Amino acid sequence: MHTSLRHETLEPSWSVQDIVDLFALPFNDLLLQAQAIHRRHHPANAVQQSSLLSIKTGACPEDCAYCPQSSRYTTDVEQAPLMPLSQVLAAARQAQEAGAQRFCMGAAWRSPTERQLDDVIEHVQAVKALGMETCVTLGMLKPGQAERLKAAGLDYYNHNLDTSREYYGEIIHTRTYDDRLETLQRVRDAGLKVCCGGIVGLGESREVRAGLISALASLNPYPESVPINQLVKVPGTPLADAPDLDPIEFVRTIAVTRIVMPKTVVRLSAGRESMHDSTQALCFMAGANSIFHGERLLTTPNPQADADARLFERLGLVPMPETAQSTSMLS
Ligand code: SAM
Ligand code: DTB
Ligand code: SF4
Repeated sequence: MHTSLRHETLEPSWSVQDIVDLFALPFNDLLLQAQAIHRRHHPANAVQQSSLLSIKTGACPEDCAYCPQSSRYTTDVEQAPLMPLSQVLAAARQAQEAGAQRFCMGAAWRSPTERQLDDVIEHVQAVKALGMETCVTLGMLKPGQAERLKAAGLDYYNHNLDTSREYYGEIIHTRTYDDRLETLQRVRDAGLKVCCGGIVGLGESREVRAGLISALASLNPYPESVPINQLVKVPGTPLADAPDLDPIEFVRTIAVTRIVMPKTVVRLSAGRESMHDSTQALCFMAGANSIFHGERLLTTPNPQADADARLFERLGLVPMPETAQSTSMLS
């Protein structure tokens, strides 16, 4: 494999073909390489835990084909306006007591208005005051909005590329790939940490998965946090009957993500509810070192806390120490 070095950072740059070649390695070779890289950059058995709360649910004008919150599809999701601060704080306290280190708030917006942002800023300040790390995902940001969030004490902004540039038009028509890159640049320029990943199991090919990972690794610098979501098939969405992704291919996707972005925190994100424990174990072996903790993602179920506690116990996994979380990209 011939990877060139980027002048600015001395990080290797990865073409789609380089990544397809990684995907094609014998599984044991791929996992060994991913695990070796993982140990070089992260505590071997520590997993970061984030908690997720939908602060504004449903009625989204966008048409993302996987999403139960789009107003274009008829799903069981109950719409809810922006949640009051008291309710958000109660959820954050509960998540903190349950061991979450970061509290992520998601809103089903195309893009927040300034008034909506005023309210989210209050939420961020209050959660931050509890001593938790904060993350929000609010859709596309207009100039100046990322700076306002940074000034409020926000740590991370989540905005995903979701899939490869080539496949993107099969999934989303209401915002472009370049719109997403523009928001990501605004987030980066404001000094926020970037949480950016994608979703697999959309019926895409391996080359598409490689294209997504190449696009993520090409962000300069690459994201501090990379969520890999496996499609949760929700009745009523266009992807409700998408073919199942082979679990081994999912583990390969995690391993390749770890290899090409060695310092990032790779989140085994949506999809754990329907994933066998042994697949999750292989994902941790392949370099995943973050999960969403708690019974709900935004609108769909996530494993119960006691099931996760048992899995961590069986695997000898421990919560990520605070210092490792904040310094892993610097080492
Ligand atoms: N509305 C905001 C936006 O999309 O810009 C933020 C919230 S959106 C729900 C965040 C991410 O959740 C999406 O980019 C997608 O990767 C993931 N997601 C949404 N629905 C999903 C599903 N059914 N299964 C797995 N992941 C999903
Ligand atoms: C991300 O990449 N995954 C999370 C978070 N960012 C906001 C969301 C997963 C949503 C799964 C579908 C749902 O629960 O509505
Ligand atoms: Fe709206 Fe986000 Fe769902 Fe797309 S993924 S429909 S932008 S909530």
